[in-house]
Amino acid sequence: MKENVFNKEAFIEDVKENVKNLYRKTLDEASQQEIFQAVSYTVKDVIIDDWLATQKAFDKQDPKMVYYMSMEFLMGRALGNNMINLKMYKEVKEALEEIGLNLDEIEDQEPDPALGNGGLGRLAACFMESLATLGYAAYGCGIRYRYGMFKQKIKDGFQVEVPDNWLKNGYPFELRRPEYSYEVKFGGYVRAEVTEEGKTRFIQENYQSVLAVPYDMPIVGYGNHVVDTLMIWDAEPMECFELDSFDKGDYHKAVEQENLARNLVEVLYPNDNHIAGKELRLKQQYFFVSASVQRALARYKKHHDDIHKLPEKVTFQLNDTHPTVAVAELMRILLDEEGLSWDEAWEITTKTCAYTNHTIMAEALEKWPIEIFSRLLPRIYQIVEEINRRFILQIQAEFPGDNGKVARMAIVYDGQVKMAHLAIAAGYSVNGVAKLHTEILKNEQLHDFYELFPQKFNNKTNGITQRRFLMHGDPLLADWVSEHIGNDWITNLAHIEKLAIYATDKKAQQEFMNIKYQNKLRLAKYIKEHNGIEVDPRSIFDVQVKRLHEYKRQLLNILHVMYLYNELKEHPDMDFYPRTFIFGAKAAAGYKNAKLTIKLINNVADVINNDRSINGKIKVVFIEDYRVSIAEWIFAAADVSEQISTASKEASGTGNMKFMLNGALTLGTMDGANVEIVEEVGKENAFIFGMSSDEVIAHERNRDYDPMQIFNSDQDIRKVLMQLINGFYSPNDPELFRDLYNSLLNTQCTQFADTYFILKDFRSYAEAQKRVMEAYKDEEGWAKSAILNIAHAGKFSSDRTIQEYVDDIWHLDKITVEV
Ligand code: B1H
Repeated sequence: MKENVFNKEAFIEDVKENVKNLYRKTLDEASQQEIFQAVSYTVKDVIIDDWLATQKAFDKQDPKMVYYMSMEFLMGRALGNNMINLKMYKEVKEALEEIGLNLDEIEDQEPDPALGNGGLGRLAACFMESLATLGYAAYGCGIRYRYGMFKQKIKDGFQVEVPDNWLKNGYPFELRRPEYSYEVKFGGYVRAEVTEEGKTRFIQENYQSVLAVPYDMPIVGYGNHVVDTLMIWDAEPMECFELDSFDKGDYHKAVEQENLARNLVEVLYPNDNHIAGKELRLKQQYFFVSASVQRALARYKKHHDDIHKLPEKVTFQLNDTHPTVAVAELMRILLDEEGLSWDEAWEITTKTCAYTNHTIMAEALEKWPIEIFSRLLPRIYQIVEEINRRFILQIQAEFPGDNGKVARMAIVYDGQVKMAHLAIAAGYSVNGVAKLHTEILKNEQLHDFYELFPQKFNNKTNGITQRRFLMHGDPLLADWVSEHIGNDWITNLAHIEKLAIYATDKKAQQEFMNIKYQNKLRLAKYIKEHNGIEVDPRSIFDVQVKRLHEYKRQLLNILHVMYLYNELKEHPDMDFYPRTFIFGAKAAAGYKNAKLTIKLINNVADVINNDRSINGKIKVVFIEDYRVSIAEWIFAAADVSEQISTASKEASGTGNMKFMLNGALTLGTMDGANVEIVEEVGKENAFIFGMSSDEVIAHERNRDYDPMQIFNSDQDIRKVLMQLINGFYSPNDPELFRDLYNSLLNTQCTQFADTYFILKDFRSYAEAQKRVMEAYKDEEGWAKSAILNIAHAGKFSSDRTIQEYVDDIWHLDKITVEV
């Protein structure tokens, strides 16, 4: 395979040419944004050739391909990563420097494409990158939201949501493909018609429709010329306005269709681990699923004529239940358009669709009222009812007389369509995202289904891409790793294991600590510029960055900070190592306690950061607008990785892996993938605390946990909780944090108080935090543990995860691309 030979002069000429053609300017006249655009188009030119070659390879080699269906793709910036994967990053950086341009600044002009909420969307992005790097044929299927995840501003300590107009300047890495547009129909009614051959056909009539127009984005594999495609769908009205050609009724309909198209893809629902249940959301789901299934089938039919063999060439992976209507949409096309019998269609569908579960949180379980579902998708609803009818017969045959099973497992029940049940009944694979999570699914949440279909269940522990989260985010550390063990880790992270021998090497320890220090300086500078807070890069950087959710327990973290501060005030000479507590989190716009927790963190920060009596021993920083781009810098600078969810609640977590790969030590509960992190690195190189998932589940079952007992008996905890309601952190409005106090103690506010066992785990957490401090004082010991964390992060590459999906679920063929 030929390497991309990089020609500096030609590259710069190209950039100049682009600035001229796009803006009629010379380089000196161009703004940074314009230069970013010009550089991006130059990089895109390189990508296009590989993209074309990849499509040719698809056509010739006819590999089986995966369509990864997801409401979310949290891609983050593309320019830097594309250049890394084209193996031209350092060369471009140099070339630009020679003409006085700074690549970091140019990269900083790119908006973060934030078409996702958090872990689930970022996982989809890592998966696409690994698929291309491993040389598999893959399409990501999603929505081109006009507005992605909102931008977060902090005003007076409160979160304010600002629209994310990411397409404002035009996005250079997308390609509109109107030739692959499809119609998607909503509403109306279904008419049955008997054909000449005596078959019944179902026809949807009096519907509204929109035109789905795909935009393709290239997904560049690392150094292999493979470029896969993310297709995200835009909605346009079917007909454009021609006023005089419409009679009154049509005019009205045209306006409706225009509105439908505009609203459909307007905005991403900003809820993580929580279903909004809005009609528009269901419309979004069917819209992108229908268009994607249509495009997949059209592509298949161009190369193959036997639709029965679809499962040999195509698989649909459903990223949680959000795209589950794909099951019924595929059935619809096979029945109504291909004219297959029910049994034939079901045979194909159940060999094509597979489902990943990402959460056990009850509020994230997707259920649609029959009323909405059947009105919006009348034909799809008919099909779901028939799937349900047959599924219930199967349950009754398998468990005769057990009506409880039917009640718990039916797809349509209690006036609702249960999407997970549909996905499991129709999918050939059901997987969880970490070992513990999959066990909980099998033994608790989905136990009935596991009994019926044990062969469908499997685990695929999540992973992350080392190209973005080490090479791009932490170039100093990446180079240092390569100097010691070579480059193999870039495409096979298992090789990073070789670093382990350096864990006890004094020189290596020093070098590592120095790199960490440089990264802390970089972040400290950012914090100074954005928050106006001075933080000491020699202090312990203790970081919790993730979506704000009660189960993730940012509240536990900040309550502990309040406790530490009380301790310091009472015992000014106590043994203490300076600590910077860094938070970053967006709260769903309607999530009251989450937003209040942000306000609490900011108020605590204000009080503590401005108390000169503690000599800056504690600093608290809330990073505004936490997102993929700043995340890369934060992981690189972290000493301590806070992964403190209530055991059993975090399905996997992926931030935990990014911290580990950057040499931070985990302070966490035995939850999600933390369990496997500890398995890899050893308990002695992490700080584990708190209840086990079994204990949590037992308390939930027995309803025997009473936080008031802890409040009554533990003075320190009581003091901290009282500070929530006595105005200590909010003198002008002492009642401000009452709801947080109530969530911990007042049974009238929630089903049971302290749902997430914050008080129960508090002492154990505080004790683990003490161990962190003691460990950090031993610099060599700390460096050793940190290096071992990096060395044992091999398992957590998304390359490994994807290879497991390929081996156990998808059975894809590798392709090779010649240029
Ligand atoms: C995860 C979600 C999620 N699980 C509903 N579930 C959403 C659910 O908009 N919605 O309706 C959005 C997101 N997100 C996360 O997935 C888990 O909490 C993490 O533990 C896991 O690491 C991640 C990837 O598997």
